[in-house]
Amino acid sequence: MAQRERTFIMIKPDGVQRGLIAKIIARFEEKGFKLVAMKFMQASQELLEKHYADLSSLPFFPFLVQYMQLGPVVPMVWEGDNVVKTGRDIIGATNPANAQPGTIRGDLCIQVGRNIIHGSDSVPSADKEIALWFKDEELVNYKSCMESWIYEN
Ligand code: DAT
Ligand code: MG
Repeated sequence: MAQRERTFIMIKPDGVQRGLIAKIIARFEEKGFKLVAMKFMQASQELLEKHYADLSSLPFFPFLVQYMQLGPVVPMVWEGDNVVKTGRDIIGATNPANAQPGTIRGDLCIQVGRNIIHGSDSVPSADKEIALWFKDEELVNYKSCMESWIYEN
């Protein structure tokens, strides 16, 4: 069986401090996605500047990099069919004011500068972000016992 699609998801410092780690992880677990890697760490300025390099010319960039260093984060890799797009749908719109109820941002936060979670926006950016945050050997290879109950094929 070929490996299914992967995405990079990260609980931001506000999500950690507000005690939302378990609740956020549960949404991905309960959907049927498979956890491939996870850590709990303080992100450095250098790593965050690389992670958000595409936004470096925007006025809020310094505040974004500062916010992401306010406390520990929980970077993760999740696997499953269409997990990049579905992950974004589970997360909701960038600005929580526009995020639908039922989404993580729609239900659990209010401001764009405190939007509690990151998710890759395409398969190529997922690949880049996974490689930036994780070493190959940190991506765990195992078989989920639920696989045949979640996928017909
Ligand atoms: P997303 O996190 O939904 O992929 P993005 O990649 O456009 O959104 O931006 C990355 C983060 O930057 C976002 O989660 C919060 C912050 N951000 C985006 N637009 C902003 C804005 N107009 N003002 C302040 N922060 C913003
Ligand atoms: Mg983005």
